[in-house]
Amino acid sequence: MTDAATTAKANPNKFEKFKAEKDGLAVKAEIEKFASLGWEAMDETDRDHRLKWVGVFFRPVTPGKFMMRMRLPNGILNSAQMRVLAEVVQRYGDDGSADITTRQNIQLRGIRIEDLPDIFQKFQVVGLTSVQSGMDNVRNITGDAVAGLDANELFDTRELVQQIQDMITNSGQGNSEFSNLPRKFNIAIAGGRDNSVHAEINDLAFVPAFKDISPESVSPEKSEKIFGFNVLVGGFFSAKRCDAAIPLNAWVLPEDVVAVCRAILEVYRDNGLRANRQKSRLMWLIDEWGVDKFRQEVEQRLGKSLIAATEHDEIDWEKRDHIGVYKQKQPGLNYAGLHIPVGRLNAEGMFEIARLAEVYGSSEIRLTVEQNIIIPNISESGLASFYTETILKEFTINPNPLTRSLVSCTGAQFCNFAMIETKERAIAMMQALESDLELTRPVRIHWTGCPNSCGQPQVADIGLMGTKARKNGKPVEGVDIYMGGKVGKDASLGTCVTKGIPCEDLQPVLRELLIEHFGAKPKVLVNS
Ligand code: SRM
Ligand code: SF4
Repeated sequence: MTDAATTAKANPNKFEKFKAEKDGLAVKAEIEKFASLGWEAMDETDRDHRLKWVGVFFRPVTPGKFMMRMRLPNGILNSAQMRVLAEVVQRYGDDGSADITTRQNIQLRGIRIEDLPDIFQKFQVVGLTSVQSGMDNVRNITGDAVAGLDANELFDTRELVQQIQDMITNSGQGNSEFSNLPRKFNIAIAGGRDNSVHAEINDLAFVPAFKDISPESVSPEKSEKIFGFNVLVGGFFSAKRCDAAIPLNAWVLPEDVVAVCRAILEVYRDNGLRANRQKSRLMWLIDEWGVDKFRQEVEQRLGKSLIAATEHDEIDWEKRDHIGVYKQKQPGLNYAGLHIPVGRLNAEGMFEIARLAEVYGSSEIRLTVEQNIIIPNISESGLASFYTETILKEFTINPNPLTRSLVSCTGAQFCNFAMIETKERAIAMMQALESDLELTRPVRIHWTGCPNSCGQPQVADIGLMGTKARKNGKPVEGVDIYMGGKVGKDASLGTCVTKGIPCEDLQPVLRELLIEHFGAKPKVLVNS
């Protein structure tokens, strides 16, 4: 244990205290009891915090109507699973909706506590789990959105992501080995050349890298290029600090990835700083120890030496957004990327997506970290009829350039941390700008309701972070503007360029930025 970890044990904060009193996962056995008690009579710590260990979030903004966060490894589900999710939100009428998240995942809204036993039973039947998706657990594990479809991929991430999730969650049943981390923990695996997962903003990320191996028995001319991953650690965003992940100086074979994840999680669990929750993410431990000591500790847990990283990784493409129809590596098959405005779905839309995947594809549905959907395995002959589907008017394969790349966190509608409303405002502003400006290329605009940065403003061309601003001496909703986020090859984080713009004054400011930095031109209005 670190000195800080020992101090934390002696003076635990409120979160460490309640975790020590009762492990979050214990609520799994109490769901029937909570359902009959009702949310108002429940123990507050169970309701507001421990339920997150089974993915159920109390929403102070809509008390009694809970949010449920799933786990969808690599962002993949099937039509039957999507229908179950749609049925869950359908029963709540106007209160029921769903969001695709920035971690290739789905959150459901409007959930009533009395329905949880039935919902969990339905999940079990179709192989869905929401376990350990909130609080001090590993979040949904992201992988390449077109894994197994992309002719240029280097590694199909699907199985590995599933194996890591199974290790961490005991195959979705819950695993108390990893249910009390010092803080949340994000893992991503990139399998293609475009870093589709934003590896740099994860606590632990694996990026493709070939290593020249010249075994002693083989002469140098016969050296082979072996596929593996360079390991990055410590990337995270928080209100206090944002950092891109740094190299661990380790290269691992695919078959060692699960063991390396386990070793790193064990080191973090047992040594991570727990006294101050603002300083508990993995990077703070790496700061305290230095990356060399952290690496040694990982080796010790792993029981073997790590191989040094390669100098270069294989991330050498611009990031793709997958919106549109693209050929798969399987001859005669295509995948279609549908744009879901700010990731918001209702039951009807979810049923429609399930139907499209079944009728035209192989029942498979994928999610992207840009909060959109991919339907794979559409045959050449099915495309013509696919294009005529009415739902494609709403979830288009050819959106306008600003809405196309728009990402937004939940914001004030459901999130009590929010300083501004995000999703509706974001869509309205993009549409207004699109009607006013001619854009020759997509511009990635990310909205986030507060400095927690769930909407990842630091990876955007233009990032907008909710804040308090002042206008005419009065407090109003406002944003800090970030610029310069670079994704894909040579990814780097954007920085804050302007603070405290009132939301009501934002549109002309964005207009100027789009003209000045992104080649937008005012539309010429023709008089009739
Ligand atoms: Fe987040 C907390 C929503 C991705 C950083 N995040 C929250 C809570 C749970 C706060 C709350 O209780 O209300 C939000 C739930 C609101 C709601 O009702 O939806 C919330 N975060 C989201 C989602 C849904 C945003 C979205 O619209 O897509 C994303 C869910 C991902 C998932 O499926 O698991 C989401 N959150 C992120 C990301 C982006 C990422 O992972 O790439 C980040 C920044 C990256 C990171 O974590 O390093 C992020 N969320 C946070 C933080 C700041 C963490 C910190 O170390 O301080 C908080 C606050 C906290 O944990 O104390 C937070
Ligand atoms: Fe809520 Fe803030 Fe995260 Fe948006 S960024 S979902 S407002 S915590």
